[in-house]
Amino acid sequence: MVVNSALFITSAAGLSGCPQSDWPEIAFAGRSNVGKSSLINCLLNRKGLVRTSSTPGRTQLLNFFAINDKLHFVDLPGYGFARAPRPVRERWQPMIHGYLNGRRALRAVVWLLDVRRDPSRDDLDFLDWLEECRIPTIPVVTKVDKVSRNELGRRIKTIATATGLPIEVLTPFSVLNRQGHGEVWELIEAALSAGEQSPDSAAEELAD
Ligand SMILES: Nc1nc2c(ncn2[C@@H]2O[C@H](COP(=O)(O)OP(=O)(O)OP(=O)(O)O)[C@@H](O)[C@H]2O)c(=O)[nH]1
Ligand SMILES: [Mg+2]
Repeated sequence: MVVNSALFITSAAGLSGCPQSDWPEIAFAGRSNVGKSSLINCLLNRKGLVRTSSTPGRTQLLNFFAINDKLHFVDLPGYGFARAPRPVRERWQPMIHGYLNGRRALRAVVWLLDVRRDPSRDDLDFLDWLEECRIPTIPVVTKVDKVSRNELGRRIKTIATATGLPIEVLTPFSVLNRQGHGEVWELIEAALSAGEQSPDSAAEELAD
């Protein structure tokens, strides 16, 4: 997709604060510090649109971005930041679950895993939950510039085994050299096209 415009629109603390819109939506999820905000900036070719940080737990709300006046990207707050204050951690679950369960425009979740870390309990619980909710999932392995080519193959295998996902669906990504940029966009565009044909959206059209 050629990105002509990308704008921050709003932050929401839950489903009720999300923009009222029928634009299709793609959300980005993963543990804190995995590189969600960096990946969104990279996909949009914008350096500082989404705030990134080396401090885990920086993004604590659902942050909405408008792409080309027809698509939303949503940067979700990361899970698994043990050092965040308890109220922040306790708000996370209902906020994310409410959004993922209730947001009709959601077409897919781009789910990020750090190449250097074994998937955590939080990661596996989150994947189970996406599967239960039948949300199309685009798994991406981030920060692959931090490992050698040999090591990358080994890490991808380990991640595939731990998650039960086939190796082929794990897309390696790096914001430093833009590896994976084209593949992730293709997967997003495929999810958007599939969503256009889903019975859910057909039913919505009939009701209009
Ligand atoms: N080397 C390298 N560093 C990366 C890459 N992607 C992200 N980072 C770094 O990882 C850190 C965290 O990145 P963010 O994009 O802020 O991570 P996040 O998942 O949005 O974090 P939270 O908002 O706290 O949940 C930053 O210091 C980034 O510069 C990558 O592909 N390669
Ligand atoms: Mg972030």
